[in-house]
Amino acid sequence: LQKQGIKEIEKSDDLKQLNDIRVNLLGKKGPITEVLRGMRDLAKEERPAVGSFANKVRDALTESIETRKQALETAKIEHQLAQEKLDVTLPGTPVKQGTHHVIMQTVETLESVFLGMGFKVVLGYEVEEEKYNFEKLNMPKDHPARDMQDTFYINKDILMRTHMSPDEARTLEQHDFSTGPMKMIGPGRVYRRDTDDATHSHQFFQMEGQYIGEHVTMADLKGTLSFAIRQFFGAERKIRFRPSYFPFTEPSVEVDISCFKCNGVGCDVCKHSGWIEVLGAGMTHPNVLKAAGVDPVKYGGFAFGLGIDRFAMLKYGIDDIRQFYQNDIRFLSQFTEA
Ligand code: FA5
Repeated sequence: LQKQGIKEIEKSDDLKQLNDIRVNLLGKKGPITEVLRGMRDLAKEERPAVGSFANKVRDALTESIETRKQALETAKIEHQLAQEKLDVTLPGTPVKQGTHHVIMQTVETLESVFLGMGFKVVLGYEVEEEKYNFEKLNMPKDHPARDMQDTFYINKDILMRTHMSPDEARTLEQHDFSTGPMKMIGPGRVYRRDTDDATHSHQFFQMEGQYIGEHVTMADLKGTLSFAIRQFFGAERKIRFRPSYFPFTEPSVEVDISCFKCNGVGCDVCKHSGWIEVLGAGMTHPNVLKAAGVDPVKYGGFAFGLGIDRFAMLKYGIDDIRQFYQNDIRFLSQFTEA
């Protein structure tokens, strides 16, 4: 039995088969158990010899099973390791890289244009105090011009900024004119209760700019903005200054630029006119200077607020502003950075 058993054990080639053999040989119904159970029918003096023999056979089989089991387990692990071997020299799967959002790329391009003209970048607050968004910009409470920018209020004193002009009011208050004129730009996200359409969004991006010093004139305003627009779009873009109204500037203008991608084709961006309004500007109102503690007789200058989304639409020929905010990867991945 021992020889036969060991042969079977050594022949077994998987763990399940080995376990079946173990159950057959050593299990409750196996021959060894049977012999041990039959001992009670033997004469007393025969029992120790038979018992010790049966135990020896059992121990030999158990040891053989154990040895085979270890060999099979090792073989199994080795097989698994061979299967899972990693070839680090194989070419990898390329990882898709994102890019900056096209709006952010536009902000960066505009920033570099203005930094080149000596403006510095300031960053304000998306959740803004009502007094900086309106009051200090010559729009006291109940001023009808507040309706021009339909507002999301957090409470009566705090709101989602409707434009980037609060950054001017804040920077003006802090500027030390003994160090020279103040030249700032402030890019950021603004919020209005506007109805979304192809050229309007309830949240969009603006860049504010302001240049206050001694002897700053409307000619500086025109020169600075014309230069910036041509730097951004190329020399062929036509620019139109129209008289306008803003409470914080006097006189005020709006600037339209020609849409060469759409011109003549009648696409939505230009509403078939061939022009789109891209920014508001003007000579800073004396009341804004006074509210910031700046002497309006000695100092003056201009301010502007440009619509970054519209700049991006025109530059890249995008005919619906909503595409910027839908996060469609097929749209966004077209604008890889140079
Ligand atoms: C203003 O927000 C003024 N603060 C700009 C300004 C600053 C004037 C300093 C004078 C001095 P306006 O509401 O026109 O102005 O917005 C400025 C620009 O933001 C517009 O020319 C347009 O390009 C863009 N814009 C306005 N509303 C939206 C909108 N709902 N969606 C996308 N762009 C918009």
